[in-house]
Parts: sequence; C-alpha cells; structure tokens
Amino acid sequence: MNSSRIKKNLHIPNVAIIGLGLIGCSWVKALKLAGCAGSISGFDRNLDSMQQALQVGLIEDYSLDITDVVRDADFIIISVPILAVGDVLEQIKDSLTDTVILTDVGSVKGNVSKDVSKILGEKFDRFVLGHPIAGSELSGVSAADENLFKHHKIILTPEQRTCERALDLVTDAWELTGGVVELMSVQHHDEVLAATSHLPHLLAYSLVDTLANSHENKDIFNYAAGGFRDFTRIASSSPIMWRDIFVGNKDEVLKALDLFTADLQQLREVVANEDKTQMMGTFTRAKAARDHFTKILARRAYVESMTSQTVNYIAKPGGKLSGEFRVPGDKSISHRSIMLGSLAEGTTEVTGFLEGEDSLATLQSFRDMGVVIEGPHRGRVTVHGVGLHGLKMPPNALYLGNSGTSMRLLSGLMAAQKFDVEMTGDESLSKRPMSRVADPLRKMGAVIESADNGRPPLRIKGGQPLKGIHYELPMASAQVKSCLLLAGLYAEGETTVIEPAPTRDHTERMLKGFGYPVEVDGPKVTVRPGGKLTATKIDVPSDISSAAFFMVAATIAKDSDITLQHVGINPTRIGVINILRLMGANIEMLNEREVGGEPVADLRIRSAQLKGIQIPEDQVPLAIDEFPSIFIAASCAEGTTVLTGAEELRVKESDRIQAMVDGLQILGVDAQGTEDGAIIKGFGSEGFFNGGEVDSVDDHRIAMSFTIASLRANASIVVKDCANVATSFPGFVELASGCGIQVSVEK
Ligand code: SPQ
Repeated sequence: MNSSRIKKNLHIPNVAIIGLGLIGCSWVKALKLAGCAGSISGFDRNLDSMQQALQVGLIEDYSLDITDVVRDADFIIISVPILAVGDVLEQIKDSLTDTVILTDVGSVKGNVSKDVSKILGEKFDRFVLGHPIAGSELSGVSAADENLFKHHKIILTPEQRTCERALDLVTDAWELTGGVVELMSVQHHDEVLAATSHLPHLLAYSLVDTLANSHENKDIFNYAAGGFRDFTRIASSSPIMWRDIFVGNKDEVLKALDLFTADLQQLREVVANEDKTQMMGTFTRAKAARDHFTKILARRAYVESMTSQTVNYIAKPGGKLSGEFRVPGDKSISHRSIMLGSLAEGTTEVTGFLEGEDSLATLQSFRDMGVVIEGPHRGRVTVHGVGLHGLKMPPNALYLGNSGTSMRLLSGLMAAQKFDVEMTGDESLSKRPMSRVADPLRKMGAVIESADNGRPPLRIKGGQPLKGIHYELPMASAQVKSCLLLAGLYAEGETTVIEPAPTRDHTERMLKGFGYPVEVDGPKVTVRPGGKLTATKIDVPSDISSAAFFMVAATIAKDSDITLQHVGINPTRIGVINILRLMGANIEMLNEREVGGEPVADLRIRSAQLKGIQIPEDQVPLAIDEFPSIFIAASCAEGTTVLTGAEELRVKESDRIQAMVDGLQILGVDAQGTEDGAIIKGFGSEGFFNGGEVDSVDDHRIAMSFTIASLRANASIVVKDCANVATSFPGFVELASGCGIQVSVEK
C-alpha cells in the first residue's frame, strides 16, 4: 500500500459502529483520538455496552433502533459475528444514504461478500470487506485499545465491484491506527485463514474435548504440562464466534482439515511402525518451519518480512586487527554437502556447515523433496540420503532466496528427476542469467522454461530422458560445470565438460569422496551414469571467500597481526592469496593439512604496504568472489591496479564492478570501471578513504568490503542495505568488532 496516498487530514463527519466489541471499539477509539471522526453513533444488542461506550466517551450517542444510527452515517463499521452480518444488512438496507461507505472486520470474507450481493445488490460498490489480524484475550468496550492494530496486518479483500473511493477511505481509516494494509482476494483470504487460524482452533477444541471425555480426564488435567497448555490455549476462545467462523468458511476449513487428517493418518502409521527416519523427517521439517516462523515473528513479521528490514553498517575510522579466530564454513562446500549427502545411500554427517541463508536455502529445498535432514546445530548436519533416485516432488516451488549456486546446481539435478519443479528466488537472483545452465541442459534433452531473457523462475519438466554431452564451457564457471556433472549422473552415456580456465573443483572432489567415479584430465571432467554415492563424513573448512575480508583488513590496517584458522586453501580458490601476495601482502600458510579431500591451513596475516599491479588473468576465476575486497586493497596500494578478464563480475548478486567503482568514487578513490574489469589508482601509504555513505546494492560481498575500508578512512563510512551479509557470513559484525574493526549495526 502506498503510504504517500494516505490523507493526513482524513475527516469523516458521521461514523456509525454496529457491534461494540473489542475490535470495533478499538478502531473507533483510534479514529477518535486521531481527530478523524466528527461524531460516532453506536448500536449493540446489549444496552449495557452502549451505555458504557457513551460513558467512556467512545461514542456521542446510541439508539435502540439500529436504523437511527445509520441514517446519517458517512461510514458504517459492522463489527458483529460473521453470521450476523446478513441480519444487520437486512435491517439497515433501507436507511442507507447514497454515498455511505460500509466495512466489516470478520475472519471470513466469502460469506459476507455473498450477504452483500444478496441484500445490497450485486453491483453495490461501497462495501469494503476487511479483516484486522489482531486481537486480545480481553473483550468488550472496556478493553478498547487504540494501539491494538499498530504494526499488525489489516487484510482488505476488495472485489471487482468495489469503488476506489470506498477502498481509499477504509484504507486510510485503518492506516491511521498504525495497521499495515494488505490487499488480497476473498478466496485467497479464506483459504489462508482456514489453514493458519481456523484449523488450529478446530484442533484445539477437539483435543481438549477428547481429553475431557476420557475416563482418565482428572489425571490428564492434573498433570497437564506446558505442551498441553500451549497447544490448547485457543480452546477457550468464544464458542459462538468460532461456530460462526466454521459455518461461514466451511469449504475452506474442510479442505484444510482433510489435508491434515491424511497427514495425521500417515504419521500414525509411522509411529506404529516405529519408523524413526520418517519421524525425524516430519519433526525436523516442522521444527525448521516453526523456527523460521519464530524468527519472522521476532522481527514483527506482521509488518515486515525478514529481508524488508533495512540494516546499515556504521564503520568508524581507524583501528588495527589482532587475534586468532575462525570464519564460518565454506559456502560452496556447504551447498554440495547437502546435495550429495541427499543423493547418497546412508547417513552423511557434516560438521562446519555454513548456517548462512544461501546454504540453508539448499538445505530447505532438499527437505522439501523429502530428504530427512537433522540440524543445523552449531554447524552439525545429519543428512539421511535417499539415493540417486529417491527425491520426491516438492509440494511447492523451491525458493532459493539469493543463491545462484543453489539454482544453477539444482537445475542439473532437477532436469533428471521424474517430477516437475519450479525454482524461484529473490529480486537479485531473479535478475541473474540462467541460460548458461538451461541451454546445455536442453541439449542433453531437458525441458526447461524460464522468464524473459533466460531469467528465473525456472520451470523444469520431469520424466525427460537425458543424453550425455561433450560441452566446452563458454565461460569459466564452476556452477555451470557442476550443474552439468550432476545431470550427467543420470544421463545416458558420457558427460564431459571442458573449462576454459580452472574453476573451483569442489563438486569433483566431493563426488569422489562419496565414492562416485569422476575422471579429471586437465580441463576435461567426465562422469558416467550407473554409479552410486555412499554416505560419508564431511568437515567443511572455513570459507576463503569470507576469510578474504580479514586478509585485506589486516593487510591495510597498520600494526595488525591475525591468524585465521582452518581456512580452505583449495588451489582453485586461492587466487586472492596469490594476488595479495603479488601486491606485497604478508600472508603465511601454517599447519597445512588435508581434511576430507580439501586442503586447509591456518593463515597468518600481518600489515604490509601494497603496490598496484596488473592482475594476472589466470588468477581471475580463482579469486572471482574476492574482487570486491581486492578493490579495497588496490585503493590502499602505491600505484595503479588494473583488472581485466573479469566480465563475470557484472552478473553476480550485483554488477560488482559498478557497485565497487561507485562506492570507491564516493569515498574519494580514483577508480574507473571497464567492460571487463577496473582501473584503480591507489592512494598509497599516506592516503586514506574519505568518509561517506555507500550503497551495498544488497550484495553481501560489497557490504563487507566497504566495511573494512573504514580501517583506512578519515571519517565514518555508512554502508547501506547490509541485511544480505547473512547469506554468506552470519556473525560478521560480531567477529569483525571482536578483532578490531569498529563496526556497528543500525536498523
Ligand atoms: O551462489 P552465488 O550467489 O552465485 O554466490 C557467489 C558468491 O559471491 O558468493 C557468486 F556471486 O559465489 C559463486 C561463485 O562466484 C559460488 C560458486 C559455486 O559454489 O560453485 C561458483 C562461482 O560462480 P560461477 O558463476 O563462477 O560458477
């Protein structure tokens, strides 16, 4: 709803309120206190309520005759149980003016819509159906609370016939209460409410009734623990109101109930058979969904979704880094541990898993496809593999958030399944190119539809036999390579991918770790179908891409000395170390070892004066995600740094060349973007970044890069829109401030 449309000086001369319950009284109280209602007349079946409302000044007058109350009204609020709305309309229909606007507040909209058509006429355009998602265990006039709707969703369900004037007035009258208006269709409202509110109430009533009738009821109620209390609290809601709701929304409630009954029956079987894996499946899926919901609620999701909250970083100038610490697990390896663990036979134990939003999106997708996954808990995940052919059709589209890796790798896997799948993502992912995976997959026989220009959402048709492919990658991309290798596990014949330059090889390494044969011959990688993956243990090393921010930070901040523990130093990922060393950085690799097929080391980094260089193009794919932080290093260097051959940076979560150059220029750096890279003139040992406000363009790596720039700034740097840091680096601010970067969060 566009708040700029709100009339600041809304004034309704005559308001009528029919039904003096909590909701109606709270609404008129808010209107009155905001000075928007001239006079308010009230009607209720209960004389006491009318007298009380008059006494406390909620209404100016009342009448025992409902028609007196509505005769001069400009706005009528009907706040009665939903099955009573029809009666009210019958009684007032002949007393309405030609301009009066009406609304209601009930939990079911379909039946009220029918009443309006039947009694006021199909074309009556001044009734706006509404439902505030708010309430309290209190009721009546004395409980009226003008703040009851603040930050709560108010659902309006305008119909084709509803006139704009009526919708605007009702919207304004709700927004004045601090409620957040959302529009929905009548049908959708009733479906959603049947599932989220009506069904839980029905179950609570039913459970308490069953237990109360049981011959052991005394014991049950004597020993009722928290679970019983939590689950059944809503069974003490008003029986009349709920009777009306179940009658009013019968069809939708029955649909939800049938679905639940079938699932409950299945769960009964699972318990009867002591099927522990299936139990864990149901319980872990439910727990994940509930935990997610709790987080949303904690952020007052009645108004805001998780990502709609704006998070800015304020980084104060100066500081030096010290300490020995570990950054979170590798994102690329975390994704693959879930994917291959799910396709394996047996149970895979993962430690060091990155609990960032991207890898969690992958994890949730596999849960949606029937894989039982326990955790994550402190980086531990247990994946109960279902084998190469055990995935099930997900109930809905797979939502992959911000994660390109999830969508591209899953494309290969989904193309080979028996079922249809749709994959969607957030605004940034919806702009990223997917033809790079869809085109070669189509050559293998996959049927894939996408939005314009090959962007997400992707719709992949199941049951298509795939043929192996011999494919020369047009760009260096580990995601495309991995996508085709995963499809190749199911394709007839051999699938060979040839890369123009080496890219991260975690898929190849991990497939081998799961015992699946992969042939690597220089730039050529080949898989054949018919093998199987056997569950294994995976220890995910710390992510070199996350470590990169601290490598650059400790290098540019004078007198710094840090050690980053257990960092993955896979040769296909260490471009950032090679480039920084070429620029003069002091990075030592200590205690080199191999963990689960991946090389790791502790990295000691001490401050150093950098010099500008021409970045060797062969290092570009090996450092592709680290360029935002390398740009910060280049700005602090003596001389010019030139990057070429990095056009891929333009199609990441943002156009990372543009985003970095724009921000650097704001901070006073002489930086210029080119088609495939950038030219950055460093300010050298005596220079510094200016303070200022830069935009992360909602890209995690841009946000973290500008934060570390503050170490060499002469004033604070404000980095806008940093919520996405959670996609790859949960806990970044805490870790950064713990080792000497003076950053705080502003919400
Ligand atoms: O998953 P996503 O959003 O594509 O993440 C990024 C990143 O910066 O975190 C890229 F924007 O990493 C990619 C990386 O750039 C992860 C990845 C992988 O795990 O296979 C490969 C690289 O992408 P690409 O396009 O070069 O294959």
